[in-house]
Amino acid sequence: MSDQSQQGATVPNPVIPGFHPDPSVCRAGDDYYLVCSSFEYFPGIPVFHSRDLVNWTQIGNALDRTSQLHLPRGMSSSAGIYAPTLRHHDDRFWLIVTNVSDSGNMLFTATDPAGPWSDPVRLPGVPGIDPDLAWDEDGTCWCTVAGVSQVRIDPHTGETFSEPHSLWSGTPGALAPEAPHLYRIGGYWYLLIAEGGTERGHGVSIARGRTPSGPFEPCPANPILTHRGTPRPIQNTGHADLVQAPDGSWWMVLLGVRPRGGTPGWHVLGRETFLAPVEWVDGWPVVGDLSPELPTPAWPLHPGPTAPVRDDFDHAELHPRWISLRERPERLCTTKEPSGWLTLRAAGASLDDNDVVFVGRRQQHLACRARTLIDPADGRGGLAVRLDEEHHYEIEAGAGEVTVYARIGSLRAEVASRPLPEGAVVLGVEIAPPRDARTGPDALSFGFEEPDGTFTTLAVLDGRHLSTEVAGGFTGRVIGMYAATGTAHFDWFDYEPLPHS
Ligand code: 6LW
Repeated sequence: MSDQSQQGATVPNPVIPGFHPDPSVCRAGDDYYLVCSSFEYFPGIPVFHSRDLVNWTQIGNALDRTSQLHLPRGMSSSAGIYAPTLRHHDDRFWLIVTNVSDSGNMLFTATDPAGPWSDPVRLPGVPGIDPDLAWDEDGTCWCTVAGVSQVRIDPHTGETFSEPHSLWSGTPGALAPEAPHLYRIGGYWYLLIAEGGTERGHGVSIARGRTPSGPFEPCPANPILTHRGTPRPIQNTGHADLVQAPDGSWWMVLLGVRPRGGTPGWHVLGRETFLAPVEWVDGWPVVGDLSPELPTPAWPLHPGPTAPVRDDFDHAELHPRWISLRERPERLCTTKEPSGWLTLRAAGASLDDNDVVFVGRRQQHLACRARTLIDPADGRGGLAVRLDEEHHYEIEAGAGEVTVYARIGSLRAEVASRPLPEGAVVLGVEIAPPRDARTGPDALSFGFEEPDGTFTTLAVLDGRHLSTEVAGGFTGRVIGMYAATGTAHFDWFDYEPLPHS
């Protein structure tokens, strides 16, 4: 905690908006680090740094080489990288994670969480998903997974020393006990889990025992956090991790969603990272209010999501916010030819294809605008809002026209088309609340800039079809550039949060 003077300040939740689920956090001295799941995107596992748990900066992606991350071309969306755990132990950072599409559980280490991270230590003897790491006083390393079960491992070699041992499966009858994290706090070992499924029933429960392997006694107040069955604007709260600040206070990071619109409520940004204060009462954690305005006793106000961000593509390396599908095809995606432009060479023909060349960033605000200057050169390319292969809207330029397409489930439609102005053109999408709040969560307006600088809207599309409630899966919207045929060059990309009610 840096500045204790700002008593009574509030900060906005989510603290990391947009598709940033399954947060895991650790502290090293005065620095906090946090990682999230990344599924079918490459590079994988965004890494964030903060000094106050509220203001987070992305400092890299842990898995940025193919020797660390293999996402097979045939894999489906929302597979791949699930639920990492990040810990600081023995002057090193440890990251354990599951690649459900390839090698299962893997462990990585780094001296600097910004990278480089090691090549993987594979854990063939560790079953399941959501692996956690904890060390006891004599240095024994315990790996606990969804279910909830545990094995003793050598984190240096990946060797396992026991069969999975069942620990505690949460509230009797509850769906999906998962996301375990084990901590030594005071005289107890605490086993924190998520249960109820990652949808509206999600929640967090805890048990404690005298040893890392139990037996565990459930907290009488379980679930210690859930928003199920409430009208709260943040829903699906669960998959949490705990961290203690240098001043002794405790905090919880967790995932939640912000559904909007009429019944059943659609969330479009995926599962986001939230922060809640924690107090200890009679040896059990009590989670404080998790509101959009998070009351904190100690911190400066969050600067807020107001500034437009321009990527000029003037550096050889892309900013860590940029992600691609399944791999970064260096040959097909470069900022060097010509220098200062992002050049994409088509592989798949459309965003329906697994191997489409797409480079995007997470949509992080309920209302925002994205624009890009494209020179479609000899091909076709455009600006897309993507949830998965079967749910995306895009505006495409090339071959003398500009066209808006929509893909919703098995339906694909050309929505609108116009002759293309000569040469390079600015394509844009504006995402805003719908006129009628009883309808979808938002409306997406696609258009282009005329030669005289005016902006022409070609189509306005209902955002519900790019929501998790419609598409399913574990991800959120990603907005970006793609090539459909030939080569497309992009000079810059602007992302601008907009005010919304
Ligand atoms: C993750 C599980 C979950 O492995 O969703 O919300 C799965 N929790 O713990 C994918 O994110």
